[in-house]
Parts: sequence; C-alpha cells; structure tokens
Amino acid sequence: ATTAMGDAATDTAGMDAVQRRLMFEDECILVDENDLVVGHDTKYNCHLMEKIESENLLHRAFSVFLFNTKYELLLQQRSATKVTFPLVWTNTCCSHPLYRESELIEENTLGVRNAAQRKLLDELGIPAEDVPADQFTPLGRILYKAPSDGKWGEHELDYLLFIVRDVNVHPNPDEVADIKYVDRHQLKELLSKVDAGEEGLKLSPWFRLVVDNFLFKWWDHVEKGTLQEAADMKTIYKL
Ligand code: DMA
Ligand code: MN
Repeated sequence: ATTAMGDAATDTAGMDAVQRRLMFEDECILVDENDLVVGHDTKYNCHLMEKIESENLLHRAFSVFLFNTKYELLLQQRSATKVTFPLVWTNTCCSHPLYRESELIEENTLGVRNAAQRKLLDELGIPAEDVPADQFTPLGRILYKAPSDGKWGEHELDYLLFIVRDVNVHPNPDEVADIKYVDRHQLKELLSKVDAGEEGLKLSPWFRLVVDNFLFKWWDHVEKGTLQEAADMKTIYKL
C-alpha cells in the first residue's frame, strides 16, 4: 500500500536501473541557507518534492561550465533516463558532492572541485588529467528550488565552477543524450529558439538562471583570462 509520502518501491517503479542505483548509493550533503553542513541524506530523499517541502531539505550541488580554448562553452543534453529534467539542454556537467571525506573538504572549495572532476569523467568521459581539480575557478553560489515533474525536483545550493581547457570527451549514454560546443552567438540563437517554444527544445532551470543572471558577463572574463576578478564566494544568490 502507498502512504501519503509514497514509498521507495512505487516511487522508483519504471525508473532506469542505473539511475535507481544512484538514487540510493549517492549520499548528498545537507546544508542550511548559509551553506553550513547540517547532515546528509540519500539522493532519493533529497529530490522528492514532498520531502523537500515537508523537511525543508536543501543539498549542496555544483554546475561546471567548461570552455575550450576558443572560448566556446560545452553544453550537454541530459539523457532520456534521467529522473529529473530528462532531455533538457544544460551546462557542461552538474551533480552533487557526496558525503565523503574527499568531497566534504571546505578549504578553497576543494571537495566540490573533486566531485566535479569525478562527474566529468563519469558523465562525459573526460579524463581526470584533462581537468585537474586546481584548474576550476569557483565564481559563486546560487540557491534555487525547481520542480521537475511534480514528484521530483531540486532544492540546491549550487557552486558554479568555470574551467577553460581543451579536453577529450566521450559521453556516457546513461547520462548524456548529446553534446555541443557553442559560442555566445550560438547560445543566443538557442535561447531564442527555446523562447519561441521550438518543439522538444528545453533548458534546465538552473542553467537558465545562470544565463539570465551571470553567464554573458562572466564569458568576458573567460576571454580576458580574468575569471578570478569576477568571483564572489561570499554572497549566496537566492534566485
Ligand atoms: C544535479 O545535477 C545538480 C544540479 C546543479 C542540478 P544532476 O541531476 O545531473 O545530478 P546527477 O548527475 O548526480 O544525477
Ligand atoms: Mn540535486
């Protein structure tokens, strides 16, 4: 029998096996609105809208923006099997630092950068040596909530990590349906197609927030090599 909160068997019925495994293996880091660690919980609990609302669960996340040395941004389309936001186009790679020693290191955001390196390999097949943890520039943190399909959604404190490197890419089909590099002009074209409601073309809510609030001004700093000047790791932007 299902309860008001549902149960794991019903909530994961029909879920892709790889994504179901990660729902229970990945232990996310719970934080308060000031990004102080307050506990940990499964990826599953952290992404159920009912739990998010009833227990006010907020977890730590990261979003990587990887540019090649022509200053084009690598985008990915999420696979059809993702539980949240399938088939939407988004920034290079997103996930969660896990509740483990190497990804809890707060000094210079090293834990989050270690997690980013792990997931760039897992999702996009980018070798760790192509994305050294010390090459990411954390530009800021945003806090946002976004339902996906009603049942599932996000409530995250998201670290925005930029990196400029030419890398080898071999997308993992469990995670990624498609990839493309875009320059600013091509991204603006993509945005106008999305805004015009082109069939089947959607962006993730967090990517849209970054695009609308920060991306184009930060892109100037990518090109000038002055990313550090744009960084603000004191403020948490509530978007
Ligand atoms: C979660 O991304 C993080 C953000 C910033 C939305 P995700 O759903 O791609 O996580 P995972 O790859 O771990 O499923
Ligand atoms: Mn999340």
